[in-house]
Amino acid sequence: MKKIITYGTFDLLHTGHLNILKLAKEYGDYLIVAVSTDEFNELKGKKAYYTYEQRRAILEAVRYVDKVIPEENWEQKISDIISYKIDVFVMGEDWRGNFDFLKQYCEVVYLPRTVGILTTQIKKDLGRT
Ligand code: C2G
Repeated sequence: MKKIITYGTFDLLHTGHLNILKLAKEYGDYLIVAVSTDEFNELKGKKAYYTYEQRRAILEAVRYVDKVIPEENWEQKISDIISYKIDVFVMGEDWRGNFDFLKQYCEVVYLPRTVGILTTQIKKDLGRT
């Protein structure tokens, strides 16, 4: 079984998120999504509208997703890849180069982002910052 992992906040789940999850799944058979906890989001300087539990529940309902785990820090990726026996690490193009150090553990793939949709823009459009 070929296993893929990806990481993110995935707040206000939108078609940009769905597209990357769909594309990521095409690299194997089993997709794990590590979703940022509320505490880690603070470290990332992000304030999600939905709590970690809500974002986790929504992701677990997405047909491409096989397992959701918490992303609690920047350092957990290597141990995640080893403990879950990951074959492919996938991130959006905006992260290109940031995770090349993982190439010694698994394949690293950066996928094109979906243009024109962004959680921060959705919040602005709805009058929430
Ligand atoms: N994404 C996308 N297209 C968009 C918006 C997001 O392809 N229009 C992708 C991002 O490139 C990322 C994933 O969806 O791969 C999740 O995006 P975010 O929730 O913004 O995640 P981010 O804050 O980038 O957190 O350790 C990695 C971090 O947790 C990534």
